[in-house]
Amino acid sequence: MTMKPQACEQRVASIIPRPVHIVTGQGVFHLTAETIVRSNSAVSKEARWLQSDLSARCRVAPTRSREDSAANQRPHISLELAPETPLPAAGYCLDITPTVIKITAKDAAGVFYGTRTLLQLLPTTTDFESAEIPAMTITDHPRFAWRGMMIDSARHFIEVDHIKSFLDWMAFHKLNNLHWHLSDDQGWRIEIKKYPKLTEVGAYRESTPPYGDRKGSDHTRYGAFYTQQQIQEVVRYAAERHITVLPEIDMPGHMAAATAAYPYLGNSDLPDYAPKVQNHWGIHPYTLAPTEAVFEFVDDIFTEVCALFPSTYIHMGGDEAPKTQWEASPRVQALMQAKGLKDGHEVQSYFVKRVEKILASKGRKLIGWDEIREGGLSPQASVMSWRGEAGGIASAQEGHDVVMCPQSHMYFDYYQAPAAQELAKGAEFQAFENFLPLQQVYQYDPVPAQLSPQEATHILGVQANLWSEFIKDFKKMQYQAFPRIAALAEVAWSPAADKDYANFLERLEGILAHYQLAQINCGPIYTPAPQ
Ligand code: TNX
Repeated sequence: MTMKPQACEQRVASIIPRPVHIVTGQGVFHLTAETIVRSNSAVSKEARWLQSDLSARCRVAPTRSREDSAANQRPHISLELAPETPLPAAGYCLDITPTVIKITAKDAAGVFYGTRTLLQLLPTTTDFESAEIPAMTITDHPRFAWRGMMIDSARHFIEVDHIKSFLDWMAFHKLNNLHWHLSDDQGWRIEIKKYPKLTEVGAYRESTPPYGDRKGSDHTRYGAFYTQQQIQEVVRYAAERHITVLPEIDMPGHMAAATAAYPYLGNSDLPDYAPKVQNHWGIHPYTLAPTEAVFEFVDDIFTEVCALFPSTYIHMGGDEAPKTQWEASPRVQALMQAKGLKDGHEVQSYFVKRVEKILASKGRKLIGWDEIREGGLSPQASVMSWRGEAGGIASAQEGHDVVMCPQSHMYFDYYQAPAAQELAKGAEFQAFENFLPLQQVYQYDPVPAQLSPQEATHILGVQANLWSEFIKDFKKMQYQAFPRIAALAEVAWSPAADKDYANFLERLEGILAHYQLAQINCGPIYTPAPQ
């Protein structure tokens, strides 16, 4: 099926995130079974991806050829690494003429992003034999180096195949950081060889709260975990798509599952101390104790975590750690006295600083939720600002690197249409009880106006968080993530000066067709009625 010129133009207008610069050209490139994908060896992987993505979409796959093939005289797609191009890191030039589609970049990531843009220019049918791709030249690069999504495997487990599919869609949107929340009060999900009970005990809870009931219990055992081999598989799959996987082991709070497995890690000198893997949501009191035995455990855990994840950063959580157990524990009180720690906040700060040393000894950098500022931020730490922007602003002003993910704009577990409207569709549409429509995601600017240009250099980028209390399966995960992921992509990648919601919505039409083709269970686009 060939596309009408009008439809071609529509496709040009449908790229998300919006590229920095597009110049339309003359004529069209005919993509057919005869089309060849060629590349130099440095980007042969990217060529392989493009070819396999194209073959999933075209009836007959284009073939791949070596650089020196005589067949290169035919219309072809060429991927080239050109280290001396003036393009910034991860930027690319996609030049489409009637005879050649050429993607050039300084690095392999840039070439990869060029191929992602090209895929968005394809017709949204599966079995076309020939497609007209309009001539144009796109020069593009990301605004931020950190373009992230957090997924939560602790509250509800996410199958490896579903994570892989999610990674594909992150790549489609040019996102490059998967923050993987692997432990929480409701489950420990990563195999740790030295501490087998973490998964034997900590990966299972007695019951799953049914939708609609935050405290409910249906008395069935719920649980699962990732073997180290599965983790490696995910990390490898992500890396091939230029995505870094950032592991999070949340501490010292959100530790009910680990303390249920090994009570000595907690404040076990308290009377009637009996931690359990939790079966309802919210904040629980089971913190790790700041003892030497615990720091030894933390060191061991991160030894195995670092062997699995090559990321520069390791996330230690640090959020919502209640001080109640520390204040009640005679052992922690004695420790505080010995170390001169005045209150629970100083214990939290002491804990974070110890973890930072452990991570530094393994050549890694610490990142944590903005509560790691409590009682004084450790010297080299980076901060994820989720309770609004204040923690991020203060951290950047003090010279710390920051990823912005304020709940006001970046919490994809919230409703995207009014709750009453969603719940009318059925109890399974329940989401976390706040409201975050698409437009609000789109309007976010990760660089707060309060920051000077120098301070703003500490804003590494932006991330959306998809907590899974109310996300029981992959269909619901898609529902919460799409189409807000498209708005996130544009916030993270495109120039702030080009922001235009109406224009974004027009381009989103074309992207929705891609979602539909892949049978993505896309959430609603809610537009508030004019007052
Ligand atoms: C707060 S954001 C949490 C999570 C919850 C989330 C629900 C953060 C660091 N902690 O434990 O899942 O709210 O939106």
